[in-house]
Amino acid sequence: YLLGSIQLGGGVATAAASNVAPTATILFGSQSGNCEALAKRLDEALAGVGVSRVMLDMLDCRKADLEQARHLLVIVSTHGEGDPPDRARPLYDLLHGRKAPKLANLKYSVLALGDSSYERFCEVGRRFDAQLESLGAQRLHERIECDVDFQESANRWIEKVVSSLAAAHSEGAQPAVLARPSATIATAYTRKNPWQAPVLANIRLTARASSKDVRHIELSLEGSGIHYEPGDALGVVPRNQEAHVDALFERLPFDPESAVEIGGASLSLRAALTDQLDIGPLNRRVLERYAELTAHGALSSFLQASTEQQLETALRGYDLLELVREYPPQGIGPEQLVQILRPLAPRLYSIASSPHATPDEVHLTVRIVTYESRGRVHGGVVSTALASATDAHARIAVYPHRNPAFRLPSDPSAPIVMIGPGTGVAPFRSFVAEREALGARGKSWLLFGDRTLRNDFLYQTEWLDWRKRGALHRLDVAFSRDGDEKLYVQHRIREHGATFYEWLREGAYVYVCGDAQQMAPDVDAAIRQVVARHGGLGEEQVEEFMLNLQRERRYQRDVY
Ligand code: 2AM
Repeated sequence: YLLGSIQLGGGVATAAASNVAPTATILFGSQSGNCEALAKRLDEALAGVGVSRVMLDMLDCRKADLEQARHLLVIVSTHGEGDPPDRARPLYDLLHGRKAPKLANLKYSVLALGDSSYERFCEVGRRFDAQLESLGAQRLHERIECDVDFQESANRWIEKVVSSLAAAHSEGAQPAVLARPSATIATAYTRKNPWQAPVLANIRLTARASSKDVRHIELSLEGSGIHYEPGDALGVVPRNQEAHVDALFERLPFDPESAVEIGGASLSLRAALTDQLDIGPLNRRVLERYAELTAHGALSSFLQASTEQQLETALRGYDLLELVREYPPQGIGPEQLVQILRPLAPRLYSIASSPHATPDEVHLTVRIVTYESRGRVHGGVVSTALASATDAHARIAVYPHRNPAFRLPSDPSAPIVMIGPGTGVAPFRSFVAEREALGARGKSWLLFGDRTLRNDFLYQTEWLDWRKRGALHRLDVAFSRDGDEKLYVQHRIREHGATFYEWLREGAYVYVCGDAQQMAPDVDAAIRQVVARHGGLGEEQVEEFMLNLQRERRYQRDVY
């Protein structure tokens, strides 16, 4: 084997000879970086068995790359209501459009990442899978779908595709022994083995009169050896409140100590309902399975008769406790109940501190959500726990979560524009603090928005101090409920469109963090308008301009 490095559509390839298509094309569509990290693991595993391969970001993948590929290994995630990652959208559209390539000679397999608490679980992966098949390609291995806890299923898929490729394509090169993917070993603390972080501060950022309770929470990392970079997130391990679980057992006709099985491990029902399963507000899928197994006809007909919108309203605060009150779990045992419920998803918070400005600490900006429904107060599992972690002995179970798709420019003199309304401002506090701590000279511009200036200007004094000291060069705010008309960050972008475009021309990196449903698309539209107007570009040119920004990683979003 002659291993040489070739460059293909932005990806790095090692092929037996540079004019021969590599055996495998690893194609990833990543939003938060998980798919990219998995692609790298697959790349290493293939390297380990001597299979030539190329790794491609979907944004860099052209039609010809697909036509020339021999084995296509697709890793892609699904977001929100079934959306592909930003960087996967152009390829997704290409495959589904009239100019889609014919792929009769291609073999492929899909690894789909998703979150089963959403209706359209793994939708994007499923569509890639179906579309590749309908374009003539043949499956090398069945699609594997991963939930939020994706590592195990992803490893299984990596092992499958690597062993089939190794068997077929590296006879005599190296024995097809697959070392377990090793790239995950980087930090010792994970969701299953979290760091118990002491709480150093828990300060309310919004005024008493605010309609929102947003906290600044400081946790200690001292002695943990945890490292992070600005842009990373912190995972907080969820745990249902004991009182909530106790209340459930008053209603459930099951022994809390009955043994159940989750993911191959045996544990008590109480432990499962406390640490593993989501007992909060339920969704259609869970209710349908429950209705079916317990033969509650009334519940089934109610679900059938309701539109998604009606259901959303009806299910506000409708959790497992409400369900078993109204429809007792007849005909099922603990084992079935455990199978019906969704896994308790960890919560990821964008880190608001800089590792260089405040070493050994990590800061979070957390909105505490509580609401009343059916005579009970409901709150987010994690935010409720964080809200009450106020005394000196409080510990929060956390682990680092890399977010390589949201990073400061490596060039410290590159200008940055940060758009972060509400708690979306968190990573930008990290960015500005980090750049100041490192003496980076690039210009910075923050666009912040919230409800009112008086009550909701998160970190107001810090931004003003930074501006005075020259660490922040420009600050524009949009308070939506101070005037007669709603004023949002995108209005400021348009208002200062000429300047915004000027910064882009100077090579600025644009970051957007916060709400994915409304804010991020509105901001995207505003940026496109600004580019069209101030750059004098037509629709297609704007599209090209935005694609280039993304290719150069100068348009990064962390939206949820
Ligand atoms: P609103 O709640 O008054 O409508 C942080 O939550 C800020 O984001 C609030 O000021 C909120 O305004 C605002 N916001 C709501 N929808 C938005 C959108 N589509 N684009 C930008 N900001 C929005």
